[in-house]
Amino acid sequence: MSTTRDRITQIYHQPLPNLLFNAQQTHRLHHDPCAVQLCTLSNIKTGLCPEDCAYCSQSVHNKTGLIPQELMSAEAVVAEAQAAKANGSTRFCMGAAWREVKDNSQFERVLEMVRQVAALGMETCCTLGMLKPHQAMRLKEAGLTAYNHNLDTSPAYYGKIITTRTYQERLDTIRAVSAAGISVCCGGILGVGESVEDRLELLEALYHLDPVPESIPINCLNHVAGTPLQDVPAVEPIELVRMIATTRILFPQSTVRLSAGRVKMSDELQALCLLAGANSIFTGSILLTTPNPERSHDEQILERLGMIPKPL
Ligand code: SAM
Ligand code: DTB
Ligand code: SF4
Repeated sequence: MSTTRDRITQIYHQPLPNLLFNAQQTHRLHHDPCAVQLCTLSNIKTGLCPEDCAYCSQSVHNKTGLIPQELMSAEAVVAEAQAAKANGSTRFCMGAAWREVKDNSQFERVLEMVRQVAALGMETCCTLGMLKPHQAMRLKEAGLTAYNHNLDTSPAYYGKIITTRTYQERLDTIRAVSAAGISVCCGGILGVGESVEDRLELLEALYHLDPVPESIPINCLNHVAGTPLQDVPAVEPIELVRMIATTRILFPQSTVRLSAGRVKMSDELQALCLLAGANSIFTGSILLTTPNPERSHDEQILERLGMIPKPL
């Protein structure tokens, strides 16, 4: 009898023409192959994060020279969301460099941001670190659509990248998010020194979430000087395409987001990823702290491919 792991391995390693064909067939059953969801990120609280994620510019453990910034005002964040909406984004994601949410006035301010962004008629997402069940419920009441909390890599490799929290703690937050009726955005990061096997074990861990994530961001490392991973080699392009196609086949209904790392990808590689089943990108020249292609460039790629921003 074949295990999930065997199935994932078989999907990933089949000849690329067959893998792409299968991914496209799956994609077309559930999604418009010509539409890409545009999302915008806002870094609502920057830097001084107590976690030690080896890839991150915002960890206090990494000497990256990032200038920290306290939690933004709700007004300033809502203004960014309005601009994002005007530029075609249908999803707005607010990220805070916190280890976990605390029950204080800062959380109240985030809840106010969520209420106001939701009132704009956008999908509203937050990524604030670990959450307790009652905090997830308050975010749901405020109108939150989705919560981003990545498993990042395989259970086995996780400890090489982050030592200040466990895989199980990630799973506990994801459970609290689902239990509150919020949709889960959970994916990973490639190019942090992991093997292809680790990537497939990440997919297996995502597959065992119940429910499976509605949104799966696939990030490629944006190298940050001063982090332990600053010199790790870039992800091999065809391996990225295989990873996206395998994700699409395993999660037919989910939105697969080609997230960080696009700034170093050729237009052709991004096109292949979109053909392999990715159906969302982040737009705007900065993600949270690292560079991203200019919006005008993304518009031009979509135009050349005959693709359109996905309406809500
Ligand atoms: N602090 C939050 C948390 O605990 O989940 C979330 C914010 S963090 C920026 C969200 C995800 O972005 C990480 O899980 C990782 O996959 C990705 N990420 C962070 N830094 C990155 C980098 N330099 N390059 C690519 N992806 C990165
Ligand atoms: C995710 O998986 N990718 C986005 C979103 N979730 C928050 C963030 C990418 C951040 C890249 C690093 C930075 O810009 O600091
Ligand atoms: Fe903190 Fe998130 Fe960066 Fe990790 S990825 S150091 S939790 S901001």
